[in-house]
Amino acid sequence: MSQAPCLNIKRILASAKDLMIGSDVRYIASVDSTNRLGRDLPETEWRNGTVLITDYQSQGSGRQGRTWVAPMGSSLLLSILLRPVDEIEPIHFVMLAALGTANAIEDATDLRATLKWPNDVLINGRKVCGVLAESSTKQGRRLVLGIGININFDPLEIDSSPETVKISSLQNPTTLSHEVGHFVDREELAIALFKRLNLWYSLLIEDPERVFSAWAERLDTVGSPVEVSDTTGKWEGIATGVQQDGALVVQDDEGKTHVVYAADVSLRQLSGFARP
Ligand code: BT5
Repeated sequence: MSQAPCLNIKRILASAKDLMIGSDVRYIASVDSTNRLGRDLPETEWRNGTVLITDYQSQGSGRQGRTWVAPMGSSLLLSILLRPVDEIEPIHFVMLAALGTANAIEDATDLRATLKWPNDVLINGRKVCGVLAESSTKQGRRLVLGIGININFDPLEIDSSPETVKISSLQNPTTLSHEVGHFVDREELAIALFKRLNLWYSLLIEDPERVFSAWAERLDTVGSPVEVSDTTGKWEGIATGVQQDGALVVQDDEGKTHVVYAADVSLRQLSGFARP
């Protein structure tokens, strides 16, 4: 795929100027990680709703020390700086980001997005977006909400960039252009994303339970046979529900119920999913 142009931030700002999330967008052409940048931002520069966005990350982060990889200029890679109020848990922001991304994908394309516990957005069962919320109280309450959305690259194509080599070895990544069969306008998706995130943010402040219910309803994971990978190892069961605090409830093959907070969960019917 030929080199994509860099993000047109002016175009995004023109449509997002009145939004809490989206009116202050700071573009960095290349950075190690937008979440790291957000975490280290001095207090004087921290504003609720600021978005740090880039065209390239050399060390994009995932959960538990994992990495997020994306070819230059191919994706939306951003972190939103937030000051959460006491009664809202970081997991609620993960729900907000996943819901906003799923809505934005559906606004900008004909695709149907689903959610996978705890932090993924899927298209046709494959991961198109990951969310990473990192909170701290060191310099006042801060939450950095990172979102990575795969847009214009072929997840199976390997070119000269090391990112394409890594992505092609992953289990089930996908991109919006791969799913729709044509180039997808990144700015249009960013504008849709900011609009949707603001709606969910207002709802979250008013009534976190409604955000939880919307998230729980969209989860592919609930009702599915799953393989759980946690500190005890790998085991199988059926995901029977989610709790308000974001935990996944899984009944193992012996009928015992587990409440899972930190783990990787894969949907068992998708294992062995063949690539075209
Ligand atoms: C995530 O972690 O999915 C959270 C990813 C958050 C990335 C954004 S980008 C902007 C912001 N700044 C950052 O530094 N990070 C955030 P996790 O659930 O741990 O998944 C990570 C795993 O997803 C990796 O170990 C790979 O297996 C897989 N992965 C990496 N890159 C991928 C991609 N582009 N598409 C699909 N899967 C990917």
